[in-house]
Amino acid sequence: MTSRNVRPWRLAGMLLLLVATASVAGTDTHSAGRTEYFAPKTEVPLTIDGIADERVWESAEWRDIKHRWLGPEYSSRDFQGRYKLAWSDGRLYVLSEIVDDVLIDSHRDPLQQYWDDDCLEIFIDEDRSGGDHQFNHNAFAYHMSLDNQAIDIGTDKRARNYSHHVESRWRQHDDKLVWELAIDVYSDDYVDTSASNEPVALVAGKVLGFMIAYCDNDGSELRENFVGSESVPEGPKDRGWIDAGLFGSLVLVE
Ligand SMILES: [Ca+2]
Ligand SMILES: [Ca+2]
Ligand SMILES: [Ca+2]
Ligand SMILES: [Ca+2]
Repeated sequence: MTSRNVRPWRLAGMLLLLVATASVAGTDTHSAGRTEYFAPKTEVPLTIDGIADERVWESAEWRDIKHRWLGPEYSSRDFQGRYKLAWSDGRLYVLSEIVDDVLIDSHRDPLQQYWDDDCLEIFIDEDRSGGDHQFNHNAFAYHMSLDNQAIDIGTDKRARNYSHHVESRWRQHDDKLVWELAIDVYSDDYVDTSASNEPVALVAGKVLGFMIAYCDNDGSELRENFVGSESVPEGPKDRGWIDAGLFGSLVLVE
């Protein structure tokens, strides 16, 4: 087709399409190469006990926690991790299997240097907007300590305890920890000082931003490794606590 044959209204339509495509590309704040996870639904609530004997865990897919964000090379005895996801109308469920040769919680105060103890870090961006979430609730980064507390930074820029958002239990099975969690998902209008925040309802087709990581310390002053489920193609690799653009896509399916 030559340009002479293109009618003006078609040209206008093509231009509009170009503009729309450019603006969609321009507003995607996510890094390239994000993963996509299709989480199955459970009609029965799960028992959060570190035992993965519920039926939905059979149908959910394992994904590895394998991208080394901080620290030197490590052996498979030092750390190995993988995870599965599922959901119900009310909550998001996470199952994680962790190999870690030394379990350590040297800061008894949950609000002090919580990222330098062994901890499972769960990143959730309710509307998969991407973008900055350091001192706001555009996304949450729950640092799950070995005593099952969930810590993140509040809008006052201070560490805060969000354990009331997350039910968490882990248990040792041979050489592995099986860590099971149920999470209430909150949107970006969450107010730290309010007692009336309501979690969002989860429905099939909803897409969230999600990522998981493990901070491994085996006796050092600072964590030795930080290993996550998403690649970090450019920039500081440990910036998931600031940048929700690193999170993968979590799609809720029936
Ligand atoms: Ca269970
Ligand atoms: Ca270790
Ligand atoms: Ca968001
Ligand atoms: Ca450790």
